[in-house]
Amino acid sequence: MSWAQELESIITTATAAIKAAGSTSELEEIKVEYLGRKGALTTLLKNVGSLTAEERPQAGQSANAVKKEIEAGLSERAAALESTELDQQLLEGSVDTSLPGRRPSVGGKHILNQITDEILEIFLGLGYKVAEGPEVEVDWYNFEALNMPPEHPARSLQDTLYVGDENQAVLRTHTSPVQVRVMEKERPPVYIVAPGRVFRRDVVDPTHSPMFHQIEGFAVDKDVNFGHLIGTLETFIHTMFGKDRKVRLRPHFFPYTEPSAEVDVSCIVCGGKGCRVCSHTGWLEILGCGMIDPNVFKNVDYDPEEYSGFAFGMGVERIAMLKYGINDIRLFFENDMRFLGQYT
Ligand code: 2NM
Repeated sequence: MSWAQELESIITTATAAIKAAGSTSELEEIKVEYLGRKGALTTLLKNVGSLTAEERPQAGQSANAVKKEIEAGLSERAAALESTELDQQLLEGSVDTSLPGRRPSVGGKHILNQITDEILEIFLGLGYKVAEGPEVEVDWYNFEALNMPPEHPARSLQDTLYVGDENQAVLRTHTSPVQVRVMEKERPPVYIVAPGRVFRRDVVDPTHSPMFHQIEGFAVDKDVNFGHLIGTLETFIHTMFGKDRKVRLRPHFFPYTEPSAEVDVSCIVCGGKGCRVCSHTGWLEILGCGMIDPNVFKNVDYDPEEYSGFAFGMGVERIAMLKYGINDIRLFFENDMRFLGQYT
């Protein structure tokens, strides 16, 4: 092929390639293929030396014209492709402005924390203070100081979760150790409520969990008597469950109180007529209580001749279950928003 024929072939194939290009990146490749440092036209221009001296000026002019033509073709096609590519991008990334907006989900207080706060608020109103303590306890605070000697059934391996193997530390089985810690530090009068997690070696079923929550309270002062205990609990129950609720006490036993009682409230579902929730008795058991045993006072260096006091305790899950008719304690701990979201 002569030099002129090669130039003719370049303009023909380049024009066809530009016309066929489907994208700006393809155009970029074509540009390199013909006009780049090792491109077809550049190579041909380097070969003008093979022509005669008379042919060279004319050849140079033709080659430059071809270069301009290819460049013009490239930029014209590029402009066309860029505008269709932009259309395409706009189409793919399009926004449907008629869709409803996405609301950020707002957190809420866990149902157990709501009940806990509600209960604490009532006692704060009666002049009590809130105290907290460690969840890992030593034997003295969890058992011994509370008049529970080593042989006491509540200390059996069945109920207590031990930390380590030396039996030196336990997961507290109730929040009473908080009360003991307060009594060791402070002199009467003391009016305290202690909320928190407690742990027991239970088999998991609809009403048992190895971790649950308690609120215990106690009052120690001069001349505190059983009437004060009843009045306090009635006030609490009427505020929490309503003025019409009846309250009854049944004798019971706790190692740290004497006398002790369990407290029932007339069923908050049926009002006392009898239903499934109250097992057709009309009553729901919600509290344990009693007058603090003199042995407990001696253990914390309070003089039982000078001071007396009462104490009570309740399970937060149990109260939430009765209040909302929840039949499985595991629901509180599964973090299923379909459940928890109903209470926020
Ligand atoms: C209960 C029932 C009865 C109780 C006793 C004490 C302490 F430390 F003052 F002796 N704290 N809590 C107590 C008494 C707890 O829960 C069912």
